[in-house]
Amino acid sequence: ERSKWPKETIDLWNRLYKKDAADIETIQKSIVHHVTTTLARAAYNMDNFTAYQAVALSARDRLIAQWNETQGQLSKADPKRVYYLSLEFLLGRSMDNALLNLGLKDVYAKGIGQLGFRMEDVVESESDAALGNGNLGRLAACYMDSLATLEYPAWGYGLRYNYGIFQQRIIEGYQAEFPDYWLNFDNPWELPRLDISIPIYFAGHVHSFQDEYGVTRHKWVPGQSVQAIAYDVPIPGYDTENCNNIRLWRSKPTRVFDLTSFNEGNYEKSVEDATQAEKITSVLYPNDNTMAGKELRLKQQYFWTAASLHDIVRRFKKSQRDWSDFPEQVAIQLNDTHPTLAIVELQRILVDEEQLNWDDAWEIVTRTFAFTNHTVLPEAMEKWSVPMFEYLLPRHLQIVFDINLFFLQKVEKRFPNDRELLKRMSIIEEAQPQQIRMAHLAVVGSHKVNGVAALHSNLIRDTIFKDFVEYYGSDKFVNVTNGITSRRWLNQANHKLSELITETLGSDAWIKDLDLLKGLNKKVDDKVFQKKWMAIKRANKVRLAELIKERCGIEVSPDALFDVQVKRIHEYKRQFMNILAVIHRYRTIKSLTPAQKANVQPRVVIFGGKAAPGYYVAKLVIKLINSVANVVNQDPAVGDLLKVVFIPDYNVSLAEVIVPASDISQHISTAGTEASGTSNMKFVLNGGLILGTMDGANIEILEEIGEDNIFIFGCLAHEVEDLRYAQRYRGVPMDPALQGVLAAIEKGTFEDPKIFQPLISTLTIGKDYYLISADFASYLRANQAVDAAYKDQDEWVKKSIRCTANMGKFSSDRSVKEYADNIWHIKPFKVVDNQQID
Ligand code: CR1
Repeated sequence: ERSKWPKETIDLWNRLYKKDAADIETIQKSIVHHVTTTLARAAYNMDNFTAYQAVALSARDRLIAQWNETQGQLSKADPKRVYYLSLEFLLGRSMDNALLNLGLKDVYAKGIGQLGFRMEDVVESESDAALGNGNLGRLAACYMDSLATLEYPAWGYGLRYNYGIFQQRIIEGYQAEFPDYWLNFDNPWELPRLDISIPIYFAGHVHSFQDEYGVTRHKWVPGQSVQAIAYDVPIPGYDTENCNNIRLWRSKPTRVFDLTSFNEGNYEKSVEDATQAEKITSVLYPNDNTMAGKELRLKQQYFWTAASLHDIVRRFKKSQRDWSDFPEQVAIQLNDTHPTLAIVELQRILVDEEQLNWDDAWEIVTRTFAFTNHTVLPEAMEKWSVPMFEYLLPRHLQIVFDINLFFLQKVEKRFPNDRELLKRMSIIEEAQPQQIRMAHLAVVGSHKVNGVAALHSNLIRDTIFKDFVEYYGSDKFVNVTNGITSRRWLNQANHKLSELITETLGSDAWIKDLDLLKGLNKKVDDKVFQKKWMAIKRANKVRLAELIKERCGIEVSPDALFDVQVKRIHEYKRQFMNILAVIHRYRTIKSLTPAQKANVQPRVVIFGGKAAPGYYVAKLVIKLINSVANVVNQDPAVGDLLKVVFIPDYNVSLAEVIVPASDISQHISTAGTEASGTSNMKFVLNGGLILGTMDGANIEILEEIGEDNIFIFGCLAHEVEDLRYAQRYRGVPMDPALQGVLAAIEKGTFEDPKIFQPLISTLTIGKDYYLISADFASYLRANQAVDAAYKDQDEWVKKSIRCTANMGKFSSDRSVKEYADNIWHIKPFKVVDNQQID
């Protein structure tokens, strides 16, 4: 029972922590307190980083207070919650976002201003929490922001990696990977919950026996154990009292010290166990859209899902409800197949530990889980070898086989005598050794399966899950188009534009209701507004030019067209095609007379992104970009007409500078390969136009902003197979412009051509899987169209405004509402003022 505080105490609490009561003095008191005691610094020994830490700790105090209120009130009311299981949360920096969401940025800025610090410098002192590879992890972060803002009772569950995505440096043009020491200084945005420690087991064997009713039961007798320790990351909503939680698990040894080994004189071996245990959460796998198949990765997945389910089940049990109520109280979203083991683990808990019968348990399981698929790329499909799985999770393997058996029996009943069908749908792939297909398990164990953009959802229905659609019916397969949070990606990252929008619309309500941006359509022809709009874009470009100068030593003119492609480096994303077209542009410029040159639209082509450390061809693309940059940027015949820049170590906080500064950004994947993309949404929301293919969310962006405000080229998804077939078997020749470009590389224009041979050979006729040759001509034409459009600045600014004005659909608030209404069936729960609690 919660004891009620006297009114005076509540008043004091409110003065200290309530947002609208925050005044400069209280804030300075708390900053000075943290500098002096928590950080043990003398007043004269305070630098930007200390200031950052102190502001962070002070803001964190407030977050904890809000967080406690939210969790307390939620425990009492016990509404249905959603649990978002994601192996990646790419949060980036927290301070600016937290202060803006709390509505306290101005008063904090004034508070530290009087102490002699500038907010911009203090904000810059924070390092990124980079616990993700790319979009999948950033999407999870955006969804957490929307869930809190919309006041949904939601928890995220993930892993607390000691090392997030590696730091990228460019050495002699090549990517080099370095560890990301993000926890070197304490992380003020997490609360270690050392009291929450959950044992997680591996290996061992299964003991089968008859229970008192003669029913055969199974008990897992594990051979190893580790502990999962909880670290909570509070996620404040924007303009609300609600503060949600992401719980990240860290692995710790159950027993640090093996006394037997020690007594035998083997000190090293006596601590070996401990090292093994800590390894589980030590590093994020740096693969985006690829699957490594490593045992440690499987261990991570089980460790995380088992700890999370333990927590979820414990919370459910507090309410003393019947198990059949579980799906009324709990929705679990599987962010890709990574957490699919949770399905098996819940079935094991219900059958082996809670003694439910198989069918009742399975009914509960399938009503609880829903699954988001994020890719159709075959190399990303998770499969686990049966022998490895059996060694680590012997009881889970039995359960997987039983789930598969009962499922295939039902399929067989519906579609008798179709052995090929059973083989295709089976959760077990008959290979040497057998493999567990996690995507099939996720579909079978979930009540809803969704893709992340309309085209992608259609594709999964027609390809990888076709048989399942036939068996379950199409209702189970839905679309939820991805979204982004306008709080970070406009209000925070482009604050000047955000202020202009608020001033123009007469209110800041658009920050929570992005459709209100439509009001800007009225301003498209307003000259004064246009001028302000372009002035902000220009200031953002100046800021990026400074960053480029500082990080790459390259001087670029903010008057040139800024053309950006920043994302993970992957063959399907076709950065290779982009740099090939840059070479074409370079060669064209070199062939012009001075008079002709005067008509060329100057362009700065900006790249950024990490390649998976083992992805050889992708790493060569980075090398080629840098080699081209070296030659082009120093060629006096080119001057400012073309500059090429590769910005190292692309991450969330760099994106916050790059996105607001782009004129055009490229989203040029081979049609049908990019499930959605979300940076496309960020660029357009910030008034940047896009050059793209009819792929992923580009298609829906086009529908919203209109075809005059986007540059589209290339083949369509349904043409891809025929084109591949044609080049393989009908001897379609290579695009002539492309031939010219390859000849230039092979001639040694950009360093020793031998270096690039493995890359160029991916374009050999019949092997050009991503159809660079087929799309090249239309890509070059689209680039010309961009140049021509940019020259007409009067029209360009209108396009830019229309872009922002019509992006309402791509708010992650809309996505999250769709999940809540159609998949999770949860309702908002508003945290009330603590004085209203009785
Ligand atoms: C997709 O490639 C999509 C994100 C988030 C990625 C990208 O197009 O925007 O998911 N897929 O939905 C992925 O990481 C493992 O698959």
